[in-house]
Order: sequence, then structure tokens, then C-alpha cells
Amino acid sequence: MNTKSTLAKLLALIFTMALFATACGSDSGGGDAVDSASDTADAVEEAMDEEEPMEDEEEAMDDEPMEEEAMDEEPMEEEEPMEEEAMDEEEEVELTQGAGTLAAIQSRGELNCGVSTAAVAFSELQADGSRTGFDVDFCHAVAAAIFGDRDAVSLVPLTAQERFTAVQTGDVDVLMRNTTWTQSRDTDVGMDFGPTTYYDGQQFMGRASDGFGPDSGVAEIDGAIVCTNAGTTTEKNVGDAAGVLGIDITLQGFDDFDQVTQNFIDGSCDVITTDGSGLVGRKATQQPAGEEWVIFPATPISKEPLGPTYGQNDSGFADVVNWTVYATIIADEKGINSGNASDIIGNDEFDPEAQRLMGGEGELQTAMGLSPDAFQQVILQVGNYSEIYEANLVPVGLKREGSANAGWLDGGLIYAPPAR
Ligand SMILES: N[C@@H](CCC(=O)N[C@@H](CS)C(=O)NCC(=O)O)C(=O)O
Repeated sequence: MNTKSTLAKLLALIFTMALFATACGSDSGGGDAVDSASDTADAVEEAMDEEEPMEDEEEAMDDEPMEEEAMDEEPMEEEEPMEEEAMDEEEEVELTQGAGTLAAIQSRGELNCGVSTAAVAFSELQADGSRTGFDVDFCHAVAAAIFGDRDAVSLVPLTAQERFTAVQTGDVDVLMRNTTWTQSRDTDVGMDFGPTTYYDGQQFMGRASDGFGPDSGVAEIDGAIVCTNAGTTTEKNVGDAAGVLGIDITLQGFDDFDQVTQNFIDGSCDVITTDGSGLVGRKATQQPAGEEWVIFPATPISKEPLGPTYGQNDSGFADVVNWTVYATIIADEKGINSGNASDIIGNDEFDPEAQRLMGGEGELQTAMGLSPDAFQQVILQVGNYSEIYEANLVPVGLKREGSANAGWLDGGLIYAPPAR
């Protein structure tokens, strides 16, 4: 090949790229070709750098340009620095994750379980200082599986922003905190997720007196002050939705949902938004007399699969949490409940799977480092999935029938792999 003509072709290519770069409209007007050419070369180099695989985990955590870019695109005005706050959920912390969580819990003598500070029906502080709720019951269930004692648990209330750091630093062993399983949390943030205990989706709540109805669409929040708690999928989803619809909203973020609801009651927020279950709970318990709060749109704007979350790469502890949840679901399918769980072993009205799950012949709980009767204690002391659901969620109006939270035999998504 002729070296001169190759060189000429290369020069021509660089010149063409330079012209193209200039034509693509930088503010510099008719900037000179040489500068533009070197800009182009820099850009190519940068692009190539971006494609290089990341060298180590630390670098991967430092390097979060996509989030920032995505957030810059959000068309909302925000009065509080939610963007920064939202990113806190991925801040660098000293990681204490890995194997050994179960042994550490057993030698400590209690499970540390992260819950919401205040999520109606999921984690509520009662006047006597106790805490109740659907998520709280799953904390008790894991404690019952590990210790045979539902009360061998310390419930740690956490805001949305605090929750992942609390797991990563080992302050809590597991989170049962209205937490949505997402790709970034599973990968970037470094959590692992257990089985979904409640299938949710994001909705909005406004006042009927402001013209909102159950058939309202998201476009109707144009111009509204929309409030939620920071560090959530909620704030990201609403930004996406507003962008897609081309509407302008003012998004305000608060630490927890008590504050969000109080500001809605006070009239500082026109509309509030979170997982539908949270809105149903707030409407059931806090709607002032003479006012009508409306939840919309009928089909949520997102999928929010909520369930247990724990530090990554500890499969032994993950098994314990996951199979505790599955045990509540399988027990439900087999008609085992808190009233009869101690009468299953040796009772031929119940099949071998039910017997194994309760600690009978062929049981698999010891293989997980638990007592044979670990799941019998879960069902006796806490209940099966339906009992947990009915005790906590039905009273605020969250029905299972016809929802994704019905059992798989009833057309829902609540399903467990077989205990064998
Ligand atoms: N599922 C969403 C939202 C979670 C969330 O924070 N939900 C609110 C409303 S139900 C909540 O739990 N608040 C309780 C609190 O503020 O402690 C997520 O994982 O980001």
C-alpha cells in the first residue's frame, strides 16, 4: 500500500471530522479547523476510555456519571436538594458484606431487622412502644426461624435514604422496608433481594375538591406541587413520567412519609405520591373528615415489587430469609396455620412436603443451619402468608382477591418453589 496516499486519506478524514464537528454547531461559531480536529480526537479518546472495562470495585462505585446525566435531564423544579439526597443511597461505605451473617446473628443472639419509620400497615409504632405491620411480621418470622423466638429481633426504623447504608455497614442484617427490587439496587448499590412479599405500584393522591378523581391521569398533575420521600424509586419514576408527558411539576422531598402526609394535610403539597399501598394506608387513617382524597391513576405508573433485601454474596443467609418467606407461602397453600402448625408431623391428612416443612422426616431446615422445627415456629408464632396479610393489610383496605398478591392458584403472583 502507498504510504503517502494512506497518510493523505488520514489527513482528509481528520479534516472532514473537524468540519463536521464545527458544522454540528458549537457556540464557538466558525472555530478553526485545527482546534476542532483536536477536540474531535479528544472526544474519540474519551469515548474509547468509557468503553474500557472497570478495573476494580472501588472505581466502579466512584464512577457514576450516568445517574448524574439522567438526573440532569429531569425537567422538574426542586425546592430541596433531592438529587443529592437520592444519590446518598449509593454513597461509598465500608462494606461488611459476605458470608457469615447467620453465624454472626446466632452469636449475637438477635436479628437486626430494618423497617420503615412509619408506613401504615407495614411498620407502625404503637402507643405502647411496640411496632406492628406486614414488614415487621416478616422480621419476626426470620427471628422465629433462626432462634425459635419471634421476639429475638431488634427492629431498626430507617428512612429510605438510610436503609442501604445500614445494610452495607452491617447495622442491620436484613431490610423489610417497603423496598422495591430494582436493577441498580441489585447491581450498583450492592444489595441482594429475596422473594417479593407484596406486589405494588406507584400512584398519586390528590383532593377531589381540586378536581382529581379515580380516573384522573398523570397529565392532570401539571403545575402541581408534588411531594414524596427522598431516596426512593418514587422520586425517580415521577421525574421520568413528567418528562415523558412534557408536564411541569414542583417535586418536594421529605425524609419520611409522615412529613409528606402532614404537608399534604396542611395544604403545602397539592399531590403526594408513593407505592399505592402507602397511599391506601394514609387515606384510611389520616383523611380529614369532610375531605375526599383520591388515588389515581387506576393503573400504577411503575412496578414496585417489595420484599426482603440484604447484603450481597451471603448465600447461606439469603437462603434463610428466602425460605422463611417461602415457608409462609407453602404453609398457606397446604392449609397449615398458626392454629395447627404443631399438629402436622405424623398427621397423614398432610402430605410429605407439609411434614418436611414442619420438621418431619426428610426435613431440610438443618441443611440451612436451622433447627428442624424452624418453620413450624415461624407459622406457630407469626402465621402463614394469608394470616400475616389479613392481620395487617386487610384492615386498611388492601384486598388480595383479584390482585397480584393473590396466591398463584387464585390467579395471583404469590408462589413458592417446592420444599423438597
Ligand atoms: N418502594 C419505594 C418507596 C419506599 C418508601 O419509602 N415508601 C414510603 C411510603 S409507603 C415509606 O415506606 N415510608 C415510610 C417512611 O418514611 O419511613 C422504594 O423502595 O424506594
